[in-house]
Amino acid sequence: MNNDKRSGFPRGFYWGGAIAANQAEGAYLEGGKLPSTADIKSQGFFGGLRRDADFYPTHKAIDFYHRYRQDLKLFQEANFNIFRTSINWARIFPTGEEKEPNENGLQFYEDLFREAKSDGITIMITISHYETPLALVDKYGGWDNRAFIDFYLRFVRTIVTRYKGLVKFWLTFNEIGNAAVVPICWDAACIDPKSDHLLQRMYQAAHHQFVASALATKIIHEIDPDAKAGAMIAYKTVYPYTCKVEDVKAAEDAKRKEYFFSDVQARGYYPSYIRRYFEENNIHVAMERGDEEIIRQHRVDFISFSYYRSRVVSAGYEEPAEKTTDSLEGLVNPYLPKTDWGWTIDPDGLRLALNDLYDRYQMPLFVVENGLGAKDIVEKDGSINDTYRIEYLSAHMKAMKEAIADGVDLRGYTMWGPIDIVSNGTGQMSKRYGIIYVDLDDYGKGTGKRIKKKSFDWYREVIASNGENL
Ligand code: BGP
Repeated sequence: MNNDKRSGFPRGFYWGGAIAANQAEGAYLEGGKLPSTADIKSQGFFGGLRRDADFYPTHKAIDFYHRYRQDLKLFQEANFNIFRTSINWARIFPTGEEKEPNENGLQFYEDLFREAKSDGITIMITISHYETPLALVDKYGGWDNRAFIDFYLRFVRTIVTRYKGLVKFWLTFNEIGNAAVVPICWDAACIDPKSDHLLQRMYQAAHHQFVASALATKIIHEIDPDAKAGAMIAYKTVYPYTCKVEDVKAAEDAKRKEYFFSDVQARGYYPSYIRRYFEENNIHVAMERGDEEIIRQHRVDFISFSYYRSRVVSAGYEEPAEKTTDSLEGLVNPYLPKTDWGWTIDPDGLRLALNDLYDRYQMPLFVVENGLGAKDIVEKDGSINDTYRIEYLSAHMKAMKEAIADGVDLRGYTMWGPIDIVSNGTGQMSKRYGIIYVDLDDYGKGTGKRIKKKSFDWYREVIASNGENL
């Protein structure tokens, strides 16, 4: 690999940041757009859709829709050479079922991508990032309904054709594995966590997303051979609670359930361990003739993943009946510090993740989300001294550097939320990830002004030195 001798990172490494349309754009009914599921999602992971709430943070978000030019300039100033965002499906097909796409929505993203390009920033797009046109969900339910595949593919064909040459990397589904994780199945596959025989619905939805992802990969390869298609999974490094064999086995099982999603997309088939799991849990995934061939033929070009934390698994651990965001993580790891939201901070876990993924697939890897959700304080002089964020990011970058030295083919890093956006899990603005502060509170009040945090200058220097000065 052509690594930079001084920094240890490959030459041409991609450095930048990632956001999602629904957490940043706002303007939720502008330019012909109709509501998406994200627009009426109650705050917090567990509420599902609510039509009666009087405040939905995504309706205004940080108004990226109107302010993206200024925000891209800030990214350029921070030396970003890549920016990941998503295309809000309901801007392009407001109900999901129109025969023709909404030109206004298409133009919005074209302007955004051209602006980024002129700023020297490569675009990576998540095709589906936790939002779906609401009308589709009202009419067809969730992704366990096969009808979604065709609607999605029409969307994909439209955007890949229109943005040929403007988008370099396409990710087919954000954190696809969360289609089978309670309660994130709502965001990932529009499956109500309160459904009967939930596992059946979730894995059926996942199957349809695999077929859709494979066919999207085909479309991307056919329409724009210079572009690359990637899988995007949520990765949490798994540790056994003790060295009791039962715990180690439970940890291995948990790992495989996560790997299932990248296994299918990278290797092109359903692994035998999942077939056994299906049998033992009375899950019958309906496949049409040809599905397996489609999945086999159109594998992704690279694997991307989000990494925030690791988790601990034990054979005796029982899932709490009433889940909270924190309990999603399972058992507490007494050896690791935690964020204000109870997420473990574990940079070495990222090195392990990179090595495991590379050993398993021998494919280029991309860290497309990582960062620290924290409460920031604006000092009297207007400065924001987020040294804790610098420490977090720096430690994870050092872990990436070690993994590269281990031989991992890591191509890039997009920190999560380089500009503060609405938190997906909590709906809060006060859970901030950015190197750029946005003056808005949890109720959408504030000026929306952008302020560079201390971490801004630090990250700019990291990128300028291609990771030498961490
Ligand atoms: C990932 C999602 C993002 C993002 C991030 C941080 O799972 O892909 O959309 O929000 O988590 O989570 P949160 O916003 O809940 O802090």
